[in-house]
Amino acid sequence: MYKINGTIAKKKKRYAKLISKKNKPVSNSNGIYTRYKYPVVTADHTPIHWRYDFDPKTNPFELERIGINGTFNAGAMKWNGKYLLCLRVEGNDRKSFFAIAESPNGVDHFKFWDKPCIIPEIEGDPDTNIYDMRLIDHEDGWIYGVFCTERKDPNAPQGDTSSATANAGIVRTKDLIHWERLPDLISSSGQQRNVVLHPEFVKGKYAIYTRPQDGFIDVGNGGGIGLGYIDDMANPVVKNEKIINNKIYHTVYELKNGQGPAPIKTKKGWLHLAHGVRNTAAGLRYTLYMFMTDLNDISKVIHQPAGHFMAPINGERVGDVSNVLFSNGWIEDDNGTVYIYYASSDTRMHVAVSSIDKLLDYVMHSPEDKYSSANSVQTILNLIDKNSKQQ
Ligand code: M1P
Repeated sequence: MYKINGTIAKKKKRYAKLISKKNKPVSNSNGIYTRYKYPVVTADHTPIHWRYDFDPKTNPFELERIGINGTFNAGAMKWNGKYLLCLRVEGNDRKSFFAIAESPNGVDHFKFWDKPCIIPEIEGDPDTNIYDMRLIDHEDGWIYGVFCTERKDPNAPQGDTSSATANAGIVRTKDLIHWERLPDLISSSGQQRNVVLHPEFVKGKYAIYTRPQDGFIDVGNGGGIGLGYIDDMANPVVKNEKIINNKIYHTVYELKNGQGPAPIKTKKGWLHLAHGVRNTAAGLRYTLYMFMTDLNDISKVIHQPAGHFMAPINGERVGDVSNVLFSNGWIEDDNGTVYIYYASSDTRMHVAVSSIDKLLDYVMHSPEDKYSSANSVQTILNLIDKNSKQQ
């Protein structure tokens, strides 16, 4: 006879404690945003009934049957008064899928819905891996989910078992439960990742942020955040795609960059959160940066502070892909609070809290990059000089 050791009962207890744990703001803030002490969603937050077979006949040792490796890169939206994250959940089998977790307050008590999202596949061309969904509440009345779909590269030479292709998959829903799959993005500029729909029509068309790339990892001659237009989401052909925010030598977005969540509309302009990537001796470093585009011409960047807005710190630096912060979801609340959801090192989700007023002040009044050490010193000297007149 096998001895039942109560592992599952203990797991359930620990899980209940975890999801009811209160989060705390971290006191050491730069004034622009406040980080929170605990990650908001981790692999341990995934429900026990997704991982354990509760039947003693088929699971006499109470073993975990399906392991979850990470929960990260979540789209976000407020829905029926709840703060929702549509997480990239990655199993031990390396496959990612989407699942929604909700919180009553945006900073803690995130609990997964009973089942992961069921994303329909395209007949004859199934996805191998899907990840990084942006949720966009579009003015056409649909909620769109735009995500990366990855498939084995059909042109990979024999024996090459890792070359892949990336494109944007598109789904839409009215209830976040039933998802309608639309055709994948049709763009003439190679592979695509970090594709995000603009929430409003522009001159009657759908506007879409893109990130063309020559290969699966390398953007090559492509790269930069692009903007293009689509007539009909049921036939998503991107037209007039042009780069609006380029990668630039010796910046935090030297190697590549990508739009984060859909931009937030403010009285002064559209606030954008993006990630920038540079190479280091320790590998790629992903940080978050911000910029603002013009209300009347969304292709025009009107403000962009120098450097990163957020970079990995402390435990955030370490994970499956270390030295990475990535964000594809934020929520603007009715009172102007902004919940910025970011993942650290492709492993777990965190929140940082700011406000529209603070983000506008940051984006509009922080110095811009002037592309040399001497110019950076001059920017500091200007501030010292200004401050000396305050005393
Ligand atoms: O591993 C870091 C990130 O790498 C990719 O982002 P990008 O296409 O900008 O390089 C994505 O796979 C993303 O999911 C991942 O977090």
